[in-house]
Amino acid sequence: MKGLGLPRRGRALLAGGVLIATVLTGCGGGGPTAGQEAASSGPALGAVTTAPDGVQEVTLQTQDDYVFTPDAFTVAPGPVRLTVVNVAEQTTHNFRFTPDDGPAPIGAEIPLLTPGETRTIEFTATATGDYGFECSFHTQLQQFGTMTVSG
Ligand SMILES: [Cu+2]
Repeated sequence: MKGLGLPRRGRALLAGGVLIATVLTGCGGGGPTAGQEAASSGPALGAVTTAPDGVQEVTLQTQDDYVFTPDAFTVAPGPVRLTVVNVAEQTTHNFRFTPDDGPAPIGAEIPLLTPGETRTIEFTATATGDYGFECSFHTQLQQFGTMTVSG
């Protein structure tokens, strides 16, 4: 019989249209994989993490406003690696554990931290309790903080 070719041809065109639509959708879907590097600036200030060598690590910041950010953190007994970042534009600070405060003396200190400078000290905290720390230049301005050893 004649005329059977027409419906077939219609289907083929339809199938072709679906295929094109699928390809276009596939092209649009592969997009946003770039721009994921912005958020990688290390752990948050004051967050205590444990380094691969087992030492607890914590970072504090100080600015032109005579405060430590944060001014309190807690570690477990054991070795600690403490970093202080001075993001001030004009104020020099320092860091020491307040003499005769806390359950045991910790002698590690940062005697001078100029604007823009970052320094790291290591010490071992054994006795549990609260250890006051300070910037000895600015105790008049209440630049104090507390490290708690607990665990
Ligand atoms: Cu200071």
